[in-house]
Amino acid sequence: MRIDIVTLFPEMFAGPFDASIVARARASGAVEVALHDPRAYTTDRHHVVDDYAYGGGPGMVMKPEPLFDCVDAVQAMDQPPGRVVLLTPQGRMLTHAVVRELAAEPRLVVICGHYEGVDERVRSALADDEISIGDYVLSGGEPAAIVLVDAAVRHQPGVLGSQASLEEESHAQGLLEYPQYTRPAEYRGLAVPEVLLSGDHAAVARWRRRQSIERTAARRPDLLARAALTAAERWLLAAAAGASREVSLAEVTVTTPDLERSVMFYAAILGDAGDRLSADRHEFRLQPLVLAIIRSKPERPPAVEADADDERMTFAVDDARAAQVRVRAAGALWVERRVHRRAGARSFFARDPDGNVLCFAEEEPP
Ligand code: 9D3
Repeated sequence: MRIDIVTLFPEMFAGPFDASIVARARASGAVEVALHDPRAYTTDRHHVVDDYAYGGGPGMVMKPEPLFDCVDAVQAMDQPPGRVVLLTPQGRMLTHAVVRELAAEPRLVVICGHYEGVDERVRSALADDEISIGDYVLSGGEPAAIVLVDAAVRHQPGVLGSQASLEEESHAQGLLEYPQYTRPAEYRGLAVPEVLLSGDHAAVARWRRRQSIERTAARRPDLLARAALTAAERWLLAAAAGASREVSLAEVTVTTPDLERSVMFYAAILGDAGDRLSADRHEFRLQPLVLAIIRSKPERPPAVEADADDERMTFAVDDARAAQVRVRAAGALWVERRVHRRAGARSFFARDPDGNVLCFAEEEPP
C-alpha cells in the first residue's frame, strides 16, 4: 500500500520510519511512505500556513488552502486516489478493527493537524475519515501518524512471519497476553513459574490460557464481553464474579456452627491447611479470593441458604472425577453421583457438611 503523510514537520518521521519493521517493509516494497509539507504549497511570500480564528479565541488555526492544494497535488501523483484521513482528537478511536480497515486500502493520504486545529472545511470537504489514537492531548497529529503507519504496516502481506501474524490475530481474540519469560530460570530471586520448565505442553497451554483470562478480567474487564471464551470459561468467570460480589474484598464466607468440621472439609478438598486467624475464624487463601470459615452461634441457622442457586460456590478442578472422590472422602453431606457436562464443562454438585451447595467444574482446554 501507499501512504502519503501531509505534515508541517516531516523531520519528526525520520527516526521511526527508518528503523525496525517499518524500515524493512519500506525496503521490501510492502509499503511506500512519502512525506509532504503543505508549506511548500503556499503561494504567499512568507509561506504562511496558520491564522487567527474567526470570532476570536486563543491559538492559531491551520489555513485551508495549503492543505487542499497539497492533498490535490499528492492525489495526482498516483492512482487510485487515496482515502483522506484527518488525524484529530475528535476522530473515531484507532482500534484493531479500524487498523485492519485502513490497512486494507491501496492508498491513504494522512493529514496531521497542528496548532489548535485545522479550518473546519478541511474536515468537512477534504477528509473522508477522522481518526484519534486515544483520549490524551498531543501537540499535533504527527505521533498519531507514526502509530497508524506502524500498525498498518504489520497487516501488509509478507511483513510479518506467519507465526507473528497468527499472534496478531490473538489480539483479535480479545484477551491480554500471558506472562512471558526467558532464561535465566531464576533472576534476583525471581523464579520462572515451574509449569513453563516442565516440558508438559498441554499444561503450559492451560496455564497460559488461564493467565490471559485472569489478567483480562483483572485489568481489562471491558474486553471480556467480546473475548473468544468457551462456555466453561465464561461460566467460571461468572461464578468467580458472583462469589466476590457476595462479600466485598473478594472474600467468600461460610458460616458454620461446627468450625472444626467445616475447616477439615475445606482443607481436604483444597489440599491446604489454611490459617487460623482467631478462635472463630479460619481462612483459605485461594489465588484471587479468600474463603473464610466463620463460627456461628449454634442457635443461628447457616448464613448460606442451602439451595439458593446464586449462593453456590464454584471450584475449578483439573479432573472432575478425581475431585468427586476427594470431596466424598472429605466428609461432604452429599455428592452428586455422576459427573455431568454442563455448558461444555465436566462438573458435579456437592454439599459441604453444613449443606451449602458447591460446584466443582473442569476448565475446558481452549
Ligand atoms: C487546546 C486545544 N485542544 C482542546 C482540547 C484541541 C486540540 C487540537 C489539536 C488538542 C490537540 C491537538 C493536536 N492533536 C492532534 O492533532 C491529534 C491527536 C491528539 O491530540 N490525541 C489523540 N489523537 C490525536 S490524532 C491528532
